[in-house]
Amino acid sequence: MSSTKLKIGITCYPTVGGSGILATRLGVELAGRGHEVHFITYERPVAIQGVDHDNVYVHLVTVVEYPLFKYPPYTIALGSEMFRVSQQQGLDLLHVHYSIPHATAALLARGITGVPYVVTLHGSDVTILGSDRSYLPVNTHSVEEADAVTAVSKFMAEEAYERLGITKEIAVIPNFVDSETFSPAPCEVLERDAEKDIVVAHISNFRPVKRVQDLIYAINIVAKKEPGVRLMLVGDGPERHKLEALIDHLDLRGNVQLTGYRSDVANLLRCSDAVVLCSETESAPLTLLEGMSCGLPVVATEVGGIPEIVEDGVNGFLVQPKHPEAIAQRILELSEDGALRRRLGEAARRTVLERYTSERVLSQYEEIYEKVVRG
Ligand code: GMT
Repeated sequence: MSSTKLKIGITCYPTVGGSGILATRLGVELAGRGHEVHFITYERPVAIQGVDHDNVYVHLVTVVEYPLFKYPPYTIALGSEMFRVSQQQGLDLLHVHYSIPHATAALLARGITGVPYVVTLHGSDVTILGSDRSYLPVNTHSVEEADAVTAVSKFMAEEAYERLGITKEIAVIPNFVDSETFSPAPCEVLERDAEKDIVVAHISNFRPVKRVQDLIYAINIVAKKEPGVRLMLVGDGPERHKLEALIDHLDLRGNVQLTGYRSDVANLLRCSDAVVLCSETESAPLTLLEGMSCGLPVVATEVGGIPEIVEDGVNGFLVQPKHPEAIAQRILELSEDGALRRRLGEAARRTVLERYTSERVLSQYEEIYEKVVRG
């Protein structure tokens, strides 16, 4: 654990989304280690709504509306708030999650106050939006100028070198999970016959990149052999309406349950036999870490940073993207073989304890902070 206690400004997207959740968890954990954490965001981060933590403060960004604006300049408002908080609170550094537009705002704030900034690259800030010509030059410059850059997987770092043309060193610091909250325990929130039925969980923001429809098609295949199969779709997002239409079309209402957003995800996982993720790209999905931490095997697509977490046949299964038959086959194998489920699930829990706990990951961020602050 680091001995220097720092004042750290954290900026992220405060609403539901992996990067915001990770950044909020990081802030709370850092505060628990005695650092003073200041979230600078347009809303109180969802993961700490209604909860107070010692050493954690929230500063809200106000974007002034004006009839002249078609697009209110959020980056300027954020940069101004970063400047103000840095000065008033005497911040040692800013840590921004998701480079667009946070790294640019931090660069502006550093230009006025000299406060250094660390950027963590999470996903589409590199692969989709970040490398689009509308954002690329400024995004690249803002990342390249940072005092330190981290990425949540090797895949993400390689993408940043290639797509953004970053030349400075990018430290790979994996995402982490609270292995106590997400720990194996008996199911308490679902009535089920663990001997007979199989419950599969999928947790996401139902964006097109998640390809949830592939999982529904897979469940349709599985249901023909195992009519008791159940799929819990946890979360919400832009594809929900289409997914519900597909569930109706395939007559799967009895098998598929949409739960909406839930704050007790660990309880739902404890009532599941496997977590499935069929995304076409992912950098370092939290949902896999959460499932694995609860001792569940995962079935996930072999894309992006997923193979850095999932070892095929060891702690889960990797399948090719856009391939419902392959997902179905793996779910059926897990359904039919309790010993296989247990073996993969135990290995999954071990993977988390060895590599993805907050204790293991936090000190890697603290090391970066110390280097940045010492200059
Ligand atoms: O990049 C995105 O599209 C969204 C981003 C987010 O803010 O949720 O997700 C990314 O960051 C998460 C936290 O590190 C990772 O768990 C996700 O894998 C990653 N999403 C993608 O790469 C699509």
